[in-house]
Amino acid sequence: MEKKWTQLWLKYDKKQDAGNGAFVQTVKFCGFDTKAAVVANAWKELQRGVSGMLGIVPALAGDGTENPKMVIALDAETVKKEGYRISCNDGCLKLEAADENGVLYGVFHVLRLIAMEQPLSKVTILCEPDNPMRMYNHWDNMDGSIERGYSGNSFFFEKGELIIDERITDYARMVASVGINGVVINNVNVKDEATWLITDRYFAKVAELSNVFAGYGIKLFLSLNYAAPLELGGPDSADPLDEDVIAWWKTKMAEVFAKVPNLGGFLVKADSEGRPGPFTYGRTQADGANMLADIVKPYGGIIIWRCFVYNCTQDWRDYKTDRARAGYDNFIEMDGDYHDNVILQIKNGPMDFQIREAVSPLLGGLKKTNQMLEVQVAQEYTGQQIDLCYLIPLFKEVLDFKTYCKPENDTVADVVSGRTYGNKNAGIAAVCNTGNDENWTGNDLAAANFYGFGRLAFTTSLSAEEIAEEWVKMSLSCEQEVVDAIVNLLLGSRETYEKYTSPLGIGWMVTPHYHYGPSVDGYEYSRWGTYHRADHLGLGVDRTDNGTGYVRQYYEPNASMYNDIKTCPEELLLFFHHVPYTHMLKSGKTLIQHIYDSHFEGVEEVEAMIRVWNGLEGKVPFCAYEVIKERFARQLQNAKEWRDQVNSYFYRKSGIADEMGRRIY
Ligand code: GCV
Repeated sequence: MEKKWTQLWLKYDKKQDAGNGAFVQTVKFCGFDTKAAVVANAWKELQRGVSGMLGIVPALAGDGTENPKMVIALDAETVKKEGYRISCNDGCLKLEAADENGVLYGVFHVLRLIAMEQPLSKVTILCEPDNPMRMYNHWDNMDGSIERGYSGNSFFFEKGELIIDERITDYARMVASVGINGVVINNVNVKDEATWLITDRYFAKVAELSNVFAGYGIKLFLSLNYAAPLELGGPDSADPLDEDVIAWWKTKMAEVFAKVPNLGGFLVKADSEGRPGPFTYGRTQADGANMLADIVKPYGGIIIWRCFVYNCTQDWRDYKTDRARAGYDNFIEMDGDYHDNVILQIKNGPMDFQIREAVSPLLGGLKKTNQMLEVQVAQEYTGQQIDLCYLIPLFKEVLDFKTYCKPENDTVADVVSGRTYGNKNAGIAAVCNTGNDENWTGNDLAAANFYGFGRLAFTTSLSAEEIAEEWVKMSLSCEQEVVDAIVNLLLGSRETYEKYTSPLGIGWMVTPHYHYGPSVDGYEYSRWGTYHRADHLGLGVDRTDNGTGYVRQYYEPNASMYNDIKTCPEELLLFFHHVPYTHMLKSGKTLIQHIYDSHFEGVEEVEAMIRVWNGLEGKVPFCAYEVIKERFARQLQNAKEWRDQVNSYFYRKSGIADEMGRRIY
């Protein structure tokens, strides 16, 4: 049967040799068992990649073979866990790895260099992962739908069943190739059949899937329904301190870990957006997380507990309650109470994956608790894989943010990698953007985010540009002119998207529920706590000392910097301040003029992107070209809608005309 999905950056089409063929003809393994699953898969991948790209089938050198061209050797002394070193001496390529995952990642590195047509003879590199845990979270439901999915249905689930087919293996290859070592397959909103994933009904299939992952060094994680005892015929409670509840979970976890190999643990969304949790029983988040953590500990299990806990039934008239405060307020007091196999998973911003928002003060705010950063590769609020929005620059901005939690090693990257406080249960997770579309991500260019997140999680110091360039060369073309054009499109796309959507960090203004396209007041009088507070004089949320006081959740000097309108970074101005339309920005423009100008510019930039793309016809694979062209056309429509609605809205509110006299409705 013909394959119904592409191979993305692992397509291994014919490449210029660049002298590389000479190194991969005979390969010798030292200290590794080539029959062990991960090593065997690495070897298979090397053969597949090399034969596709260079037309050579590498041979396995036996013990007696003299002068093998490539040696893959164990070095757990000078290379750290999951790391590898590649070097080339006297015509021999050496890959030294600390363990099996290191072999796999090293092999993918070699294949990446070949795909990029770079000479292996010049390489000397030591790569060790910056983050111990590098995870994809899928919000896939068992009926096959995906919450916030923009590229078809789930390839994990269909009609209440798990799918185990070749695509799962390809998915595992894909994510392992960028260093992902943990995957949560089901939605954090665990309902209906998904609650039963931890029962006999699904064990056999879950175990099968887990074994596929194990072959690529990936731990399987499941999202857990906190109220499982009630729904699976256990006690009539989920109180974490109730003896019967604890006993029920003990029996359940013993069964789950016995039946499902390679299980890393569980992800839990509790007391969040209607999901059950310990608050129902007057218990703390720590009570809930620790109870589960203690039970899974004997099996080496980890409980990843999300901090997305806020009041989603807020009264819009209430100016004191501030959703941005909620994560910190709900979790900071129990810092130090969480057991060592609990990790708190914290969204990058205190609101919800907006195109621009402040960095969550909980990151680094917690000093005695394992922390993991959560970002969203799925483009829920950032164009839904119709509009181009390369997110790696945003992720890097978050990782580079200086929290001032300590005199040194205080960036978010330091905190979540475990460097700041010396914890090993730490890392980064991303909500994934894949589905069963032929091209995996709806818009072919959205695969740059799918690829890039993994690369960044493994090597945080890579620049957004380096990652983009790798991805383009492996996926679309190695022709430098084409590479430059596409890399530029990717690098500018976040700013462009920001320009035509919500201004200066205020966020939202999206169509309620769907979150694509403008609706300036869509959430203004709702219960969700996501307000812009625009009136006839100005807009923005006052989170200063005079407002909700949110700024004080940061360490100094960040707190004072945000508190003062003069020092607050302008791109976050409306996130922290309520500002008059006549306020003068550093650019010498008033706020209202900035809103008009940026929205006109945003649309012009999309038009310019389309011109660039049209010029690439015939220079990138035809299918991708056509899909992307169609997406750009939709993006332009969307950008115009945003421009006209936002500009008209603020013209009507403020009564202030555009200095340039452009068309506003
Ligand atoms: C999985 C946002 C999304 C929800 C999502 C939630 C979360 O509110 O709109 O679809 O639910 O975040 O992160 O849990």
